[in-house]
Amino acid sequence: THHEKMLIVQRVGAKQNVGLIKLNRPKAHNALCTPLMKEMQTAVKEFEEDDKIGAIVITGSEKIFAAGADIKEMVVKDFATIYTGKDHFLDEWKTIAECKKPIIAAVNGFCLGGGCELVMACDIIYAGHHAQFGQPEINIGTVPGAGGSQRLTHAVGKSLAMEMVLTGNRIDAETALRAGLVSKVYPAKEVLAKAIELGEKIGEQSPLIVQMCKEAVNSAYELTLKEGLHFERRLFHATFSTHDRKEGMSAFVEKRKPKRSLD
Ligand code: CO8
Repeated sequence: THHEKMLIVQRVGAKQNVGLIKLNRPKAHNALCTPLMKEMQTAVKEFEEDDKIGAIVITGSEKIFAAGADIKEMVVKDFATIYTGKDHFLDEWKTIAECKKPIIAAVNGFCLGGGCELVMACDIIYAGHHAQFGQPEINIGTVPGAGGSQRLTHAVGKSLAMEMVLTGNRIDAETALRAGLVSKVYPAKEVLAKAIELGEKIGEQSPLIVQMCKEAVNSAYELTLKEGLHFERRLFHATFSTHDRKEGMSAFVEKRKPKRSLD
């Protein structure tokens, strides 16, 4: 195929240890068509398998993150095809949620539908002042299909999630911050740099322990409190079998910096 590349994929940060994925389909407001999501899947997997990469940052442009799934691609689909999974529609989406390394989303402008669902499958969301989040699927006769009704409700609570999903009303960055959907808000020009800085900071940590932390926090969404506490305790125990735990604690006691390595 001869389609243009829809992503810009780079290594960034002083130590080149952050994988950057930039959505680059400006003519369609970065609509997340299948070729774009296939590129995304490849990029995420490559960074995930690369020992030099400590974290991944996904961003759009300074004007727009993404206007959702590609409506022009979906308009012709029928129930039987997508229900049976014959055309593998949406198969690429799980790569992001299943990635073992932390993924930070840096969001400017519209972040709608599948765009909002994509960033909610990431681990941390930073927003620019003019970011707008929404699940407008109802306006085109459908419902969120990539986690919007579930992850949004977990993040912002039932009342705001219902309001957004039932009306398509968007929320701005400040509201998203107050509701807990994003963790920081910055001027549009700074949000990507801040996200990369955060990625670099995570990249300084033990990759093994980072993966355990991510797994532990994510289990809070899947398990009962009792099971979650049990799982966390077991992970804690497991760190005692690692070099990085021993080195981390020894370095503290000896008042020096830890030398980290993969176990
Ligand atoms: N899909 C395809 N093309 C799009 C999309 C989209 N989601 N959004 C915008 N475009 C295209 C427009 O068709 C237009 O193309 P053209 O120039 O060829 O006519 C171009 O991008 C510019 O768009 P507008 O002229 O509309 O730009 P405006 O600045 O006037 O408006 C908006 C910007 C408000 C973002 C507007 O474009 C809009 O409302 N877009 C649709 C938003 C939407 O409904 N998103 C939800 C989509 S459904 C979804 O995401 C379900 C997810 C299901 C699971 C995931 C599946 C993969």
